[in-house]
Amino acid sequence: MPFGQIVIGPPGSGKSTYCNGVVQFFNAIGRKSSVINLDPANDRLPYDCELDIRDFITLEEIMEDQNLGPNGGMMYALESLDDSIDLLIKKIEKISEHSYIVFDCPGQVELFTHHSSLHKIFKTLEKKLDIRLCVVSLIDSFYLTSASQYISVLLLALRSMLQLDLPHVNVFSKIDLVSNYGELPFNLDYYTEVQDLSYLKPHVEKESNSVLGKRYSKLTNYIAELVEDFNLVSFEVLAVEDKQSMINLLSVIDKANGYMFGSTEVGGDTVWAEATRQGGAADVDIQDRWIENKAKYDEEEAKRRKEMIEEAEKMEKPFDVEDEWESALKDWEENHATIRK
Ligand SMILES: Nc1nc2c(ncn2[C@@H]2O[C@H](COP(=O)(O)OP(=O)(O)OP(=O)(O)O)[C@@H](O)[C@H]2O)c(=O)[nH]1
Ligand SMILES: [Mg+2]
Repeated sequence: MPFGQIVIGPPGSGKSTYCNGVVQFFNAIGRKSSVINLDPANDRLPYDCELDIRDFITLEEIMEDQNLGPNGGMMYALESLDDSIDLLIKKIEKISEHSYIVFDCPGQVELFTHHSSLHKIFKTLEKKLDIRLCVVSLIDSFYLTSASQYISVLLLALRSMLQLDLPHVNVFSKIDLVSNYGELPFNLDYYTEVQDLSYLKPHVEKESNSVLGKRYSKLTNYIAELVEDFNLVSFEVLAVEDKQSMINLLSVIDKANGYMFGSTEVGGDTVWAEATRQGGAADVDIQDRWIENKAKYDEEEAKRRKEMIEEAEKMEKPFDVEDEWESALKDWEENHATIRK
């Protein structure tokens, strides 16, 4: 049975960087994986791409042929892809026979909130290939800095969860940058767990002081109540360069799409699969890691890396990313075992 993840998020939220990191991680644990680029505008891919939508259609061509701008062009491109979906599915089917699939998607949020092409494509894939998919929705941590923007982001997450109708893992990306943005009124867990949004009210009101602003803050507060009523939205955090945060996130994703419980026919990653089956995600204190003691953790990390490089030099062998992953996985397992006891 094939498995995969669909990586979505607003422009610049870190999707392609994450896809590249994920494939590196999967290589390190021995899972065969492939990235499929579904963004017709994405002409600079940081990863080796197994299948590229740009082989079928490119945004530049569509804009020229149809006389459309970049946004209209993107809609048109995905609608026309819808017509050639059988060919695309055939290609994906071939890849999924031997490989876990990561879909890198375009950043236009409307494609996931009120446009049905991508939704239809994924549903057809599920039906025809019996592939187990999970959406990984990345949102830049910068949005944590404003209460009203944070609530908008919650609504966006809820909207795409309801529209795409697939298991979702919402993620605040670039969490390594959040401490640079100044002090937040609440701990990070408050923002990731999405509980009791009424605490945000005074902050929303402070952000909008004009007459219209007062109405805006009322609307924002209603939206917060609505999101809370659904009780569906919560977040993980990710700093793509921090291997522990990647490992934690991937253990959550493996659970969400069922990979952890399903077959490992396409896998080759039995050690990892067994560790996650037994333990689930580690319980990391994100406030401590990314805000309160960030400098200390970063220093430790840098020191460990330096030691690994020196060790490799001593043994006269090149130091590569696989060594780094191997060491990070060992740490994670040790940490994990302590948590499980
Ligand atoms: N500090 C930091 N920067 C990141 C992280 N992830 C991505 N970035 C940076 O964010 C920028 C945008 O990343 P991309 O991966 O191109 O984002 P994207 O979502 O694919 O962007 P579009 O395809 O244009 O929608 C790049 O400069 C990345 O290096 C992260 O975890 N931490
Ligand atoms: Mg991209």
